[in-house]
Amino acid sequence: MISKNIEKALQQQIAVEGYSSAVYLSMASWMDAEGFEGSAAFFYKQSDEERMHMLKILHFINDNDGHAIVPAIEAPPKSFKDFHSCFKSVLDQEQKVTASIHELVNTALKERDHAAHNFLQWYVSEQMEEEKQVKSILNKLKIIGKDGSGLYLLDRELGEMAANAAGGEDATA
Ligand code: OFO
Repeated sequence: MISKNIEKALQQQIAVEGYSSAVYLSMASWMDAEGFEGSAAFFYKQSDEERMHMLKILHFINDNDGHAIVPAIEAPPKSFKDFHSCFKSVLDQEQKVTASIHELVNTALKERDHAAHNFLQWYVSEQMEEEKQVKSILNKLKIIGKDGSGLYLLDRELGEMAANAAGGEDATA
């Protein structure tokens, strides 16, 4: 059983994860339209992952005698200035999500809700991983600058990352 305060806070996080999923889906579509096939695959995968994060919270609420409500999701940006600025927005988005996960952990501690606190630790680790990943991509972009062939290679690498992640998931399915 979770407290009403935790349920309310988790409910808000459902919308945050849903928005992340929508933003990455929009980035995937934009990359696709721009011809960056590898990056499009990367973002389609990220969008699926964010949907999974949203669902995990929804199930946690329902499994603990709450009732998760599917929220309205704000429309994401339709297009992005360029490849670089798209990835800069990813870091901004992830840092916002990290801040809201940390707020949730604080609420769980205040409410002395150990089950919710334990559940949220997965999200704390996931955010560290995601921030690390996007910072590494941004570092590569700094080296690449405006070089087209560098961008081509990075796009290919991002496509391979998405394919490997999908392969890993199949193996455990
Ligand atoms: Fe939901 O993992 Fe980042 O945003």
